Amino acid sequence: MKFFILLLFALPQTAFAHCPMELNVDGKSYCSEITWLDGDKKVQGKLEPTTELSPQLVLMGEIPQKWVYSRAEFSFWEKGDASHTPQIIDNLRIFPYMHMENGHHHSTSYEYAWLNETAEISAVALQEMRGCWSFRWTKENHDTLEDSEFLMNIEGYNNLSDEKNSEMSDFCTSVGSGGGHGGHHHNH
Ligand SMILES: [Cu+2]
Repeated sequence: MKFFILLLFALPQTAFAHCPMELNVDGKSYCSEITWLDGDKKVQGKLEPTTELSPQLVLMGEIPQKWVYSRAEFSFWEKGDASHTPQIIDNLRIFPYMHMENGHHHSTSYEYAWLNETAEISAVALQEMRGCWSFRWTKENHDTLEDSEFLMNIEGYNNLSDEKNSEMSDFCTSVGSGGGHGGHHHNH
């Protein structure tokens, strides 16, 4: 009697080619993926790591010593590249932006750097307001709505309940933080 061993080969990765976020930079299509990292706290004016996973919403009235500054890294690859070979996109900057219920919109302070083929944004105090935080990208040296493109809404705060998070993401949809793009998402 012969026994055959059936080997199950993984389907080629292309079957799973995905593109969590798509951005078109200088006529070229890239995909990007965010990885949230542990946030920082300010101790005597200096940022020090915490074990609290970003994103963290800085609640209204919270004393600054307790604020957790959010941190994340973004990786980029050429759209359709199943191996996700990391790409560094010259002069690309990602920044936090808020669209408010009253129609105002504004940025906030942050730090940004390219590190080992990923872009890291940190020191972002995502303060609770009647509005919705998002990330946008630009190649300009200023952070304005006009000269940037919507990347993603910031959702799923780790210091909020599921219920509160889902209220907030409904709110984001209604505020339409996608700017000129009507808040649509890329779910390809
Ligand atoms: Cu605001």
